[in-house]
Order: sequence, then C-alpha cells, then structure tokens
Amino acid sequence: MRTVRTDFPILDQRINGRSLVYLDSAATSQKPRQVIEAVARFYRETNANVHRGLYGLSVGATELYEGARKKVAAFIGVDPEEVIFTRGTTESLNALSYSLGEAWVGPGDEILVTVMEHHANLVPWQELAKRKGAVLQAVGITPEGELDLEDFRRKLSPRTRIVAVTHVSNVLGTVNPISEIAEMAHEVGAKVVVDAAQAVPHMSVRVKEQGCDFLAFSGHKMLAPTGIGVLWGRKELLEEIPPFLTGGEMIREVWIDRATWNDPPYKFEAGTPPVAQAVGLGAAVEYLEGLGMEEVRRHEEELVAKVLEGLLARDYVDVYGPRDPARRGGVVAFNLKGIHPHDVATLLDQEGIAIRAGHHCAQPLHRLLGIAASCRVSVYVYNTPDDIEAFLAALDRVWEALGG
Ligand code: C6P
Repeated sequence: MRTVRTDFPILDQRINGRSLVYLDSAATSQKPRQVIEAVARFYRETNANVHRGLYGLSVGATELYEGARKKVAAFIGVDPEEVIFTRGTTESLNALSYSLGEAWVGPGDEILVTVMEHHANLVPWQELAKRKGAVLQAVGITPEGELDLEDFRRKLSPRTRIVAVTHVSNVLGTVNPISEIAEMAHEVGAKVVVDAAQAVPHMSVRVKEQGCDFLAFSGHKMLAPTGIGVLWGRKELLEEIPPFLTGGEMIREVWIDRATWNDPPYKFEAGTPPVAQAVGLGAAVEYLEGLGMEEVRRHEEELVAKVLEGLLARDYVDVYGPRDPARRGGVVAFNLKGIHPHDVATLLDQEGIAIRAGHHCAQPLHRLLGIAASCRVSVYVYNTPDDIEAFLAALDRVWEALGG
C-alpha cells in the first residue's frame, strides 16, 4: 500500500525523542488531514442545522449530511434509507435492543450471543432479556479461539428470536463466518444482529451478501470523528420496529395526544444529528475507498503476520486467538508470562509505543481464557513494518526489565 503515514498529522509527534508508534487503532483510529479538513471546512463554510432551514446554508448542510449517508451506504453495499446515523456502535446496539426487542422478543424467548462479544453487544441483550423475561445464552469458542459452530447449532432453537454476534473479535481477532451464521439463524426464524465495529474499518463488508438483518459500526474506528456511527437494518424491518428516541424530525404529524412517524431512516434520527461528524465520516469513507479496502485488508494481514510471527517466536509470550493471519482481523492480544499487562503497556509507552492493556470490554472472554487482562496490539492503514519491529524490540527490553 502507498505510504499514507504522512497524511496523519498526529503521527509526526515525537515522544521521548522517537516518533509515535500507534498500535491501538482498535480502540480508536487516528484521523487523516483529509477528514480533519472536511470537518473544519464544514464549520467554516456550511454549518447550519439539517432538514429544517429553507436558506442556502441549511440546504448545503443537508446536502452534505445526506451525501455522507449515500457514501456510507455505497461503502457497505446497502440503500441509503437503511443507514441510520447514531453516536456509535454502542448506541446502535442499545437502540436496537429497545426497538427490535420491543417488537420481537417475549417471555421465554431466547437470545443467542457469543462468549467473544464486546460488552456493547452483550449487556444491552442481557437487559432486554431481563425486561422481557427472555433467556440469554452464549456460544462458546474452540481451543484455537474460533467460534464453536457445533455449539452454535446446539444452542439455536425454535425459541431463538435474536442472534447477536461480532464479525471480528476485538480481542482474539477471530473473523466469524457471518453468512453461515445468518443462514442457520434464519432457518429457525431468528433475526441476526452483527457487531461490525472491528470489521467495516478493516475489510470490504458487503452487508447484503452476508445475509444479516442489522449491523452496527463506529466512525471513529475508521478514520472519522468520534460521535458518529451507523445502525443498518433491512428496510422492511426498519418499517416494522418502533423508534427508540422520539421528538423532533422523526415525526410525520403530531397532535397533542399522539404522533405518527416519519419513514426510515429519519424515524430513528430524533433531534439534531451529528452533522459535522457525519461529514467527517463521508470523508473517511472516501479516503478508505481511495486506498481500496482489498488493499487495506492485505496491508493489515501482512502486519498481523509479522506481529504473530514475532510474538510466537518469543517463548515468554502467550498469544490468544487463531494463528493464521488470514483468519483474523487487525488485532493481536497477548501476555508476557507472569507480568501484568498494565506494566507492559506502561514501559512500552515510555518508548513512544501505544498499545492497549486491560480486558478490552470483553470480561467474559477473558474469564474463559483464565486471565484478568491482556495486552493488545492493533494495526491500521498508517502502520508500517518498522512499527512492528520497533514494538517487538521494545517488548524484549520490557521482558529483560521485568521478567527475564
Ligand atoms: N472497542 C476496543 O478498544 P464504541 O465504543 O461504541 O465506538 O464501540 C464499541 C465496540 C463494540 N464492538 C466491538 C467489537 C468493539 O471493539 C467496540 C469498541 C474498543 O476494543 C473500545 S472498548
């Protein structure tokens, strides 16, 4: 992939005399100047509320906002009316747990998740199960860290109403077979919700080909600003389920004692939306399309292969998740034997290397792995093989200091 590092001003920073090595893009990505400039230009030249004003500025803002929706829709291969802008994956999934849950889940029904879910795709379903008297079950993983499809088949039942699954695990890196999962879930009549927070930024995701019913992701993990995300749903389902927020702009007509709803996606976008952030997301999508998502994926696979090779060659390291880079996304979680991950991350930070340490909002998975926390490296378009070499060399120094 062409060198894009120079597009990211934050990476020019020097930390302790060294240039910043940012290996925490799964938490949030850095932003290229093209995105920063698109947001700044919006505020400088077009800022106004959308869908309300009859004056030029507001029309311009509306065009940019709706233009961003079209770009996002094309990026994931869906219709613009199916793209709901939210604040991020967490909000998308919480909102869905109310809207879909209200219409679709009753006492004794079953909701199926997996043990590798991020809390954002677990806790809202726990809460729904509590509200409705439904039963929540979790599919396990194989010793290699892949989803246990036999267990999935066993736990699916005619009572399963919702299957909520991550496309790519933010800890194991595992890429789950969404089409296969959707096919099995649909056979029992369940709706399939995909948490694509770690997928859409990193690979070409053609939502309709996957056969899921709802999908969520965050802009800030794909070069866009914080405060913008997407909930995609099949049009016929969006028409059926109730809104989760009510108020301005989501209505068709209001009387003092009742109201009727606007069409999707507006039915789900009550209040003033995050306009500048959506414009930033549109710019991020353009930027990623310029690179080509196949190329983004190839680049990350190469870097992840280098991380895996380096970590597996060090006998002081435990690595979690599949060994084959082709079967995983852009994250690699690991531990140094007997060393607390926070100590590892702190010492690496002193060398200008940013990684994440903790439970990565996936406590049930960590419990299953028999650990309280892990270190995690995650890569993106601006990382280079030099970043990985710097990280591996620094890791040896951490081990010498703390463990060796
Ligand atoms: N994971 C990580 O460091 P939000 O915070 O709403 O943008 O995304 C939540 C979320 C949902 N699902 C998955 C698979 C995720 O990885 C995340 C965010 C970050 O792993 C922050 S905890």
